[in-house]
Amino acid sequence: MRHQVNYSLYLVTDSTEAILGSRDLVEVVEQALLGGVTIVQYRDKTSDTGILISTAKKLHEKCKQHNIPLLINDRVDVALAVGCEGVHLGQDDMDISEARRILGEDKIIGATVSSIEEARIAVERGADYLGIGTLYATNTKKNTKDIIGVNGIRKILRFLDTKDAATKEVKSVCIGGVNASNLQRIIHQLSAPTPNNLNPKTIDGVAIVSAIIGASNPKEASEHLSHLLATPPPFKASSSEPHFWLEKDDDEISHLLSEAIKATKAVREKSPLSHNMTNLVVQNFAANVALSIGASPIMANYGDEASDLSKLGGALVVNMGTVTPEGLENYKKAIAAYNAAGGPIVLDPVGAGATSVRRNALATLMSTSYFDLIKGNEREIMQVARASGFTLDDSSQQRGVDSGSALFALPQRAYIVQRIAARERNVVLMTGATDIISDGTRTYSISNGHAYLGMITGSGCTLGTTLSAYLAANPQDKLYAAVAGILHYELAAEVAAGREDVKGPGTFVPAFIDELYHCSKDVVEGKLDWRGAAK
Ligand code: 3NM
Ligand code: MG
Repeated sequence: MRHQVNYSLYLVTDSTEAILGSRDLVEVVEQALLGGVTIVQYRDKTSDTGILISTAKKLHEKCKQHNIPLLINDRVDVALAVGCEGVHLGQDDMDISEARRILGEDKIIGATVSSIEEARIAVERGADYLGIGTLYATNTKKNTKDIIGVNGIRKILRFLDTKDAATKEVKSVCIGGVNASNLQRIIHQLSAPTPNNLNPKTIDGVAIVSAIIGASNPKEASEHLSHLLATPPPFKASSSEPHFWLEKDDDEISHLLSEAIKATKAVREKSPLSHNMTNLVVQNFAANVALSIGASPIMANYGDEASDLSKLGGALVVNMGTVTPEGLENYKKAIAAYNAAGGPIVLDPVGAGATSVRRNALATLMSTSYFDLIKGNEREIMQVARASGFTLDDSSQQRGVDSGSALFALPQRAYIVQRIAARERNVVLMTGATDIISDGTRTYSISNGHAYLGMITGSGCTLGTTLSAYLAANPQDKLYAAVAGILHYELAAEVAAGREDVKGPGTFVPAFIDELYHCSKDVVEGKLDWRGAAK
């Protein structure tokens, strides 16, 4: 029993006039059992021991009929007298190890915790699950210690996830102010992927008092709550949604997303010039990508053309994919023209670490020019860091121009990206399974995209093209503009990869071009936002 508990809809009882009213607790709990609660805690802070035991016995009968465990709040003696499945202990109640010694190995023991330290101790002493709270202020329990919100719950879960096997395995529910209007959002927010972990530890259930016990129809209320638990929330993307990791709150993510929608519309409205000085391999693909997102591409590798082109309100992409001495001179002319005209420049230092020619070319360009955005995979950005004057203690030399696997852990990558951006006063994007982007103060990571992007040529280069159009159309905030471009690009890739007619990297390419087009069309027409949810 102890190890196979379903904590998902955890009912905590209350016998007060304010919540139970004049109804009979046993009848109300029976209704809740019929409605689908999965575990019951009998919590009664005032009744005498005789009443506690007789009520607990009746509750236990009902729970047994539904094969649902019954726990007793605080009173180990009552649990023993009744022979029910366990206890729930608050911070001021009997010590968990003591209770375990008395109750034995088969009983369920839960603990109320509201901090990392309390959680650590409770697990160490053998708690099976944690009741983490107080999530939101509630009328049901006035003397709660701390209102910790979703962020406080998340911090405790993160701690549990990283410590050791025992903390990883402990179950948890959150408590305080949970009801039908907030349940799905709480679960959704708590299970958001992080860059290190696409499936982070999340709660195993929600503990509820008044939204069931105080409901006019406790059976219907429980049915509705368990239905909500079993259904994806309406705001969750059916196909894909942005995965941000940031030490930021949900308001900032919402703001970022609404800015991203505006930025996408601006690209279609302004149809900015995307002037590509790019390698031979991707010219055609880059032009198609630019067209499909609503930009106006020109492939012009001759530097003397740039003084005219730079006056057209567009942006320049310098992609060093096939650098030559002549090419380098052309880049310099074009960069000077755009720097003078104020047009944004995206630098894509393809294979920057691969040869001394490329390393020198990058160092020359970076010492003489301003790039609004520098994008590259991890190895390329590490080379950018060196060109920007950082000393890195890895000695790995880049082999090909492909991305390869990560050299540095994510926090280190984020730190490096942020430091380069701060030093260069621009935006730096390190692409990968998790993209990291920073303007030196704001650092975000985005884990969208699809593995097919890594199996076709030019996906990095054409992201550069996409970003150039976004910067040109959205000069007011380059970081937001770039985030919008990444979302557009990577969510379109997810949609394309999920299409039935896409069988692999080959069929993915045309589907991707389609979806780049459709995704932003749909955004402009108000049918889609970057949460991926069709309105
Ligand atoms: N314990 P409702 S909050 C019993 O924070 C209890 O430990 C809490 O009631 C804690 O679902 C709480 O009606 C009451 O908000 C939760
Ligand atoms: Mg207690």
